[in-house]
Parts: sequence; C-alpha cells; structure tokens
Amino acid sequence: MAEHESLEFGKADFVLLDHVSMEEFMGNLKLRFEKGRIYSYIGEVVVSVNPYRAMNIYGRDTIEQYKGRELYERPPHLFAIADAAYKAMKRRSKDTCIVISGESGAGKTEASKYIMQYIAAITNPNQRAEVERVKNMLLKSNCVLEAFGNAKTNRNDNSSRFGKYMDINFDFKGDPIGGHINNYLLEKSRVIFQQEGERSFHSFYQLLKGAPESLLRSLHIQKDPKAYNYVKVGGQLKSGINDNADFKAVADAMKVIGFTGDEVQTVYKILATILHLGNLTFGVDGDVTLIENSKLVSILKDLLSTKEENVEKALLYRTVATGRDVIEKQHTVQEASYGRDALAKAMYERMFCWIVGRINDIIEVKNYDANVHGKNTVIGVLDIYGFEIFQNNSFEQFCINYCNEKLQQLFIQLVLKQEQEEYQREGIPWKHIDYFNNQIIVDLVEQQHKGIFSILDEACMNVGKVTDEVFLQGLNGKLAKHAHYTSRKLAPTDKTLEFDRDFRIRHYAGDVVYSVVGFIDKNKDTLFQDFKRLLYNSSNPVLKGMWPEGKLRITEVTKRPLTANLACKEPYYVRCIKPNDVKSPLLFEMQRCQHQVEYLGLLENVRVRRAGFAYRQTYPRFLQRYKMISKFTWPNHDLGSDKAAVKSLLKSCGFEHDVAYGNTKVFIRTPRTLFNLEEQRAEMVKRIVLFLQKVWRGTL
Ligand code: AOV
Ligand code: MG
Repeated sequence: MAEHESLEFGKADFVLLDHVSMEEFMGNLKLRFEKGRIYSYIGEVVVSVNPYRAMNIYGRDTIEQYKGRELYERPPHLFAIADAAYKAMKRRSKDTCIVISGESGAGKTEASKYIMQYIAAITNPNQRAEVERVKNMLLKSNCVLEAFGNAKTNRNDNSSRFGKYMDINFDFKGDPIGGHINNYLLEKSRVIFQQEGERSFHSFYQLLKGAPESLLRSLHIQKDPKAYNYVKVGGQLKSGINDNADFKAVADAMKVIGFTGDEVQTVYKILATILHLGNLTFGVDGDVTLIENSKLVSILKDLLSTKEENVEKALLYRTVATGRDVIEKQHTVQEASYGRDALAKAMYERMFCWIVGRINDIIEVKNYDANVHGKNTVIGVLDIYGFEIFQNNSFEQFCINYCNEKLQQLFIQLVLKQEQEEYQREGIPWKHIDYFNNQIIVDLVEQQHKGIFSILDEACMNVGKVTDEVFLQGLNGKLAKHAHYTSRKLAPTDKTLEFDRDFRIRHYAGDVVYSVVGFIDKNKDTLFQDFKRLLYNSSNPVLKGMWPEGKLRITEVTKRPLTANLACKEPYYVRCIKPNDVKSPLLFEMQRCQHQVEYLGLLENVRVRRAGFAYRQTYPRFLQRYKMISKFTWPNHDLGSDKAAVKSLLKSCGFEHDVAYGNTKVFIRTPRTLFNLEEQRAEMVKRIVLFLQKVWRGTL
C-alpha cells in the first residue's frame, strides 16, 4: 500500500475522514504532524503545518518523485500543487496562481520559496542559457527582497513586512522567460519604531554587522547598532539570523541581478542616511529652531550629494505658497522631528519600491512575440503577511488584516461559493453547506461612503485640523449599528476596549482592537514638498531617480491590485498553520491550531469537497477527449445528445456509480476514475497511431 494511503500516518486527504467533525479533523492533523507528515490535502488544497525544523523533503530526489505526476499519486506535498499549477499552465494554457495564506509565522514565505525552487528545478530541460539566467534572477531576487522587506517580529524571526505577488512568465515550451513582482504596503513605520523585542528591517543590521570597515568609514557609520536610535527602539539587536553572512549574500545577489556599483552604493548611502537621521535632534534658541548636532548635517549632505544649506533648510523650514508669494515658515521642534521621521520612512519606502522596480526591469519578459512563440502563460505566487493581532494594533495591522479578509473572500468565492452554485445551476442534488461569509467585513472596510476607508479618506480630505478623534467620531456615527464594529464610546462597559481611542473589529479570524491614534497621519502620509525637492535635486542620479513626482495614497495602493489580478487565474491554495507560539518542532497546541482551522474555514472546505466532485467537464469537450474508448461513441455516436453519449460511454466502462450528470456538464466524484479514463485513452491513442503508421507504410 502506498504511504499516503496508510493509516499509520493518518489520512492524507481530509476528505477521507470517516466523519467530518472538528474532533476528527484535529486528531488527524495532530497525528500527521507528530509523524512528521506536515502536508495534507483537502482535495486540491494543501494544508501545511510549520515543522519548525529542517525537513529532508525538498531535495532533488523528492522533486523527481513529483515531476509530472498527478496530485494523488504521491504523499501530499507543496511540490504536487506546484506541479498541478504548472501542468494546468502548460497543458491547458491556463494562467494559474498559488495563493498562500495563514497567520504570521505559519510558513508562507518558506512555502513560496520551495514552490519557486520546484518550478525552477523542473523547467528548462535543454539548459537554454537565457532561461537559466531568468531562473537564477527569480531565485536571487528573494534574498534581496527579504533583506529589505523582512524583519524580526515577536511572531517570526524573518517576518515579511510587505506583501509579495510574483508572476512567472513561461513560453510555449513551459520554460520561464521572465517575471514581475508586485509589492504591497511595506510596513514603513518600522523604520523609525519597533515594538519591544522586535527589530527594524534586516538590511540595517546587515550593513552594520557585515559591511567592510572601509565602507562603514565612508558612510561615517560605526559598527554598533546601539549607537543608532531608529534601529534600537525594540531593544532587540540580534536575531536567529546571521547578519554578517547575509550582508555578503545580498551584495552578491544584487550584483548577479544586475544592480550597478553606483546603485548598490546609493542603497548603502540611503541606509546610512536613515541611521544618521534617527540621531538628529532639534532644539530652540530664543524663537529659532535649530539642529543640535550640526556635524550630522555635513555627513548627510555628503551622503545625499547635495549642499549643507539645502539639508538644513529642508529639515527646519517649510515652503508655503501664499497667494503670489512664497514664504519660508520655520518648523517648531515638534514639526521638525515629525518631518525627520517622515523623511526617513519615505526614503526607505521609495528605495524599496525602486529595488523592486529595478528587479522588474531586469526580469521582465523581453522580445517575446506571441505570433512566433505562441501564448505566454503565467504562474503567480502570492505571499502576503499573515493576519496579525498585537498588543497594540494600529493602521498597519488594520491594512494587513484587511488584505487577509480580501484573500479569505476570494477563497470563499472561488472554492466554496462557486462550487455550490455550480451544482445548483447544473441541477445536481446538493445539500447546502453553511459557512461564514466574510463579505460583510470586507464591506465594513471598503464600501463606498460608509466603509472605514471612505470615512478615513473623507476625514483626510477635510481642510482644517482633522484629528484621529474626529475620524473616530465619524466611524461611531456611521457604523454604530454594524455587527462587526464597536468602540469604547459605543460599548463603555466592554473591558477589552481599554482606551477612549480604541475601536474593535470582529474579523473572520478573531476580534482585533485597534487604536485610532495615527490613522489620519498614516493615511495622509504627507511628506513636506521641501524634502521631495531636496532629494530630487541631489546630484546623485540614482537617488534623484527614486523621486519622480506623483504619488499614490496608501489606501489606493491596498485596494487596487490584489483580487483583480488573482480572480482571472486558476487558483491553487496552500493553507498554512502555526502549531505553537514558541517555535517548537514538537508542540502541537490543540487550541491554537483549532482556532486557525476554524477561521481558515477548513472544515467547511472538507464538507463542500466531500459533497462535491473532483472533476467536471461539458459533454462535448468530454466526448472529444474520451470518445475513442467506447465503441458506442467512436468515431461518432447516434445517441441523440452528447449527454446520452457520455452516459453510455461511462456506463460501458463501469463508472456509473462515481458520476453525476448535470444539465451541461458531467461530474466525476473521485480522481481515480479520471486517471482510469486517461489511461484507457492513452492506450487507445497508442493503438490508433500504430494503426495509422501501418496504413501509411502500406503494410495493412
Ligand atoms: P510566514 O511567512 O508565514 O510569516 P515563514 O515562512 O517566514 O512564515 O516561516 C517562519 C519560520 O518557520 C521560518 O523562518 C522557519 O524557521 C520555519 N519554517 C516555516 N516553514 C518551514 C518548513 N517547511 N521547514 C522548516 N522550517 C520552516 V509573516 O511573513 O510573519 O506572516 O509576516
Ligand atoms: Mg512571510
């Protein structure tokens, strides 16, 4: 018996459980985890439990075992789903995407990397140099993006602080010819602030720990992270990561990808600028605001390739246009500090987007002519930050959790709702399965006029002084009756709402209390024009190039691209589960895991799948593919309708018990039936080819 059918390791596919109950589901998940079986299926959905230890299941030999096989032929694995997406793309010219979800630390980023490694390993059998180059770039880009976009958090030593959607483009042969990366919502507030126990982005510590003395000297940087305010707020300077070695790996990757020496130097200069900015303090002399440590200004001017007076002016003054005149208004100490922080965050964010843009320039598909080469298809891999509930939740968590709501909605639409609706449409008997539809929460956030984003945008557009409190009043006014929204004002006796500025959203994954403080600022995201001018006027062309004007607001960036990009592709899902909060390879915390299984809707997923069918096809298409295996249908049938023909075909093969006939489509319950049909078809095709060869040779 194949391993995946053996009971010792539990049921490889939750669809095969004897009874579908939470208890059985959890029992099976735990058993498999304890036996080192970290992957399972629900039909075609991969459920993955973070093993928190190195597993010997990603090597070349394992890859070979999955290559070109059908999903059910081997024990559950990420490679199987990667292969399924690849096959769909190659055989049926479908654009596909692999959506990886789960909470922070559940293993999404690791999964996305294994999937990419698999795709790289199984493609380009002819070792075409150009394809090898593209593959190498795609793999190397991960290392660079993680350096600049990941950080140690209390949940995960290597937590992604941005969302990443990567398209890989393939030519008609199925070889990668390029790609494109979309990045969403870098958590730039981390540049200036980290919660207790956390770090800023890896890139800073890599520079401090790994850069050669000469480089540090030229940047006027000393080796000790404790010397820099911005990167020591969290009090956590080390992580499980080797910053020193990573510095070299990233430098090497940037070089391989094609960043020029000047570009890499500019990146280091920006990191150094930010470190210095964090140490800049302001004071007053009479009614004049001034920079206390003025020698830093001279360093900044060098790093930014500009004049000392320009740096000073941008930090201390603000240009205001009044009618026809332009006057320079001096900042207060508070305004100046705010401006300094805003500059640091904006520089980092621009640099990050610029890095992604440069990678895209280099990996983008070039010289592809669909008329000559056939259709260019795509596999997308989505890895975003997981659902987050912290001690203090602010605008960043709000955006992140909203993204997760959107993904859950997409999953519901594609996997649960569509499935049920199709059965109803086709007239197949169907017992309705209840599941929680989170559309109501998505609406709460994004609905026109009444949604939280609308209320926020409206508040931000108000002229005059708008405060977070005014925004909160707006929320309370418009959302008082909403079942998923409440606030301290609306529920004064509620103990979880500790402060006046708190509001709470009942997310699909749980309740989250947000503090409204900072929402207005972060959404407005204003950077004084003076800073933009400062950087645009730098004589360093790389730096200047990061500041072309015109800028999207943060809410627009979130709303726009995600779902539209995914909804047009055939989706494959990986649902990641975090077994415990202490990164232990042994501990399966029942409550913790059950909560995730609940909010990921996995049990409903099993129910829908069990009630459902693995494969479906319209009658004409089905006949086209399989008509040669039955004498009733080959070469043509005279049964009146294609439906009747399919019926007699399946009956003659003995599959009557495993199928259902819809209005326009035939439904097959188990994959095994399909494999069997495929085998018979392959056999017939072989015979027909032999027959034709004989005819041609005249030996018949
Ligand atoms: P995440 O992407 O889901 O969190 P990661 O993929 O970064 O989580 O995984 C967190 C850590 O768990 C990794 O750094 C590994 O130590 C370990 N891990 C995950 N998957 C595996 C695996 N297959 N084998 C061995 N170890 C693994 V976040 O980005 O925080 O939402 O924002
Ligand atoms: Mg991640």
